[in-house]
Amino acid sequence: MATSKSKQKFDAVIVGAGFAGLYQLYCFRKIGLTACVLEAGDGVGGTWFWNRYPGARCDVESFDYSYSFSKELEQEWEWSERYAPQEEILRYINHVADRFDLRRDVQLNTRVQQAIFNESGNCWTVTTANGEAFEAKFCIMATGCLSIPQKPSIKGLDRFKGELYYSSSWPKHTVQFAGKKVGLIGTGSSGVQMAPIIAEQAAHLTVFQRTANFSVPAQNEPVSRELSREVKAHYAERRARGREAITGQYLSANDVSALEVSSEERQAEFEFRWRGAGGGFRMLRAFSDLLRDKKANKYASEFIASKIKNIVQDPAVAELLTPKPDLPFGTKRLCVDTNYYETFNRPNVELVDVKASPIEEITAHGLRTQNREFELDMVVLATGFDAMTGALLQIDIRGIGDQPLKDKWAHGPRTYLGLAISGFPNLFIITGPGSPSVLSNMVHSIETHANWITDCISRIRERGCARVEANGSAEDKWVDHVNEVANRTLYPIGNSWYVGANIPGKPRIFMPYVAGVPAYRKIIEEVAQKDYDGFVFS
Ligand code: FAD
Ligand code: N01
Repeated sequence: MATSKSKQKFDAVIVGAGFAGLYQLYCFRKIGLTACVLEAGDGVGGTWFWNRYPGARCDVESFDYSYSFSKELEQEWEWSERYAPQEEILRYINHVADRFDLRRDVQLNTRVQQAIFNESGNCWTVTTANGEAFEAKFCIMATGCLSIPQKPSIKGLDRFKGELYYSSSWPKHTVQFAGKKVGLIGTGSSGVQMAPIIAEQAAHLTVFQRTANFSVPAQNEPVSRELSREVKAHYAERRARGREAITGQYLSANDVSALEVSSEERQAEFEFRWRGAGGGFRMLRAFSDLLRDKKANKYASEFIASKIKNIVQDPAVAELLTPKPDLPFGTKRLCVDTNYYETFNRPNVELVDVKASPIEEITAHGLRTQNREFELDMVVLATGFDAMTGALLQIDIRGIGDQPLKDKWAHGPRTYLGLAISGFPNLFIITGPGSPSVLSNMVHSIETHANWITDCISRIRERGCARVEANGSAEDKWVDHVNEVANRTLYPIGNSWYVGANIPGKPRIFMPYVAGVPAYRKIIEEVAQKDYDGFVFS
């Protein structure tokens, strides 16, 4: 692509070259739109480009966590493990970029700083940190829900003389842990995946835990030739089952309430999901009401607490690893691990409670909590992301009347269907707040959104219109509906990134839409069938 400083013109600018941006580009080409993808990183892959930490892998099975748009791609790609490692997912995305000749419209090393809607021209001017400007009728934010690292403001981080790494921007070179004293801060999904691997290699690992979260075994395993053949022979049926499942992946959900069965039956069901093939998120589907009823939820919490107690030899460590009652099971994203709890039985691993004794500062040679000093060669931060809104608000997006998105969202994100924002015409978000997004198999939701956006733009062109914009009252109703559905569940209770609780000062709003993938898809399909009900074409 040209890199001159003059304003480059396209039908559409897509920001981000992860699963979403690349597929959106593919869709636009199909309908004859000219489009360019602007990506901050020096490679494609998004999440899987940045999060290269040891142990990184998906927690949705690879056969589902993959594009469905090409039957040939489905047949030719071989997944090596039930939950593929980061390196393999990144290889897959790069393969897709090459196979569908997408790279020629992707500009790397390009961070978008501003997007301004030009009301008279009905187009967006997108400017980058390199000083380039792009003009396009449509702007698609494929910027990711978990792409802006949360770098905590711990005193002294810049003074540490050892090695310091963030899980969310892990270097490309191999990091050597052997012989080193490593401190790991953060026990969300990233920390939980990393700890067992670091512990195997390092001289000593200290895990600094502020909040214990629930983790369940992935029961990961190699994909046998037979399994691969079997899946590929029936891929269409597998995808169809996934589409009808609440999270966009089939997990044999049990429709029965946890309150309606005997304690033996309950135990057997939980046990089956803990040990059974695939493990992981199947636990969330053990009973129909785990995320709706506090008593049902408590049964799941108690089951996991009993597992921790059985696995972890030191009762005090087991107790510390056990989530407290103010965190209902599953309300913070469930971690899916391989040998996480077992790691704390190793003689070279220590768990430190930094809720009881908070981290005060990183020193030149380690870390100091309120009551102890730790000497460390390496500090690893797995401290999460400014989720769902972070990447959008980092860009200075201005709509009608020069209104900044950050003003419109000052009290939390407001969207219509998680796809569009009133006052911001011709701008679409992929897996935005107010859609199933991070509660679903994201690749499935990405395809759903990119297809819907493509159809909507085709309709605009058929009608010869210059603009499409979400109607303010449709947006208000949608926001109310999203909140109302969330409030029927236990989700808003947990102090999770789903509600922005990990970012100081972020408005507390439960951001994803919890009614599930099939219900959501029905709504957006109906909107389209009713000639884009809730949108104004002009
Ligand atoms: P991303 O992959 O985040 O890509 C967005 C891209 O936009 C990034 O490359 C970023 O650099 C770029 N970008 C952002 N802002 C700008 C800007 N201003 N200018 C230019 N470029 C910009 N989901 C699942 O469903 N299953 C899983 O198993 C799963 N595992 C995960 C594991 C990890 C470690 C993480 C962090 C997330 C995981 N997720 C998972 C969520 C994951 O983010 C999505 O599945 C998916 O990869 C998102 O794709 P995306 O293209 O929407 O966003
Ligand atoms: O981030 P997190 P993550 N001092 O926000 C702690 C996806 N993902 O990168 O809970 C001490 O979950 C913080 O403590 P607390 C997945 O959607 C998927 O792990 O705020 N601790 C918490 O323990 C996931 O949910 C996979 O008290 C501090 C941790 O850091 C999402 O990405 C793998 C601190 C952050 O946990 C984010 O996961 C990885 C401080 N100052 C990621 N600041 C799969 O398995 C923060 N913490 C597929």
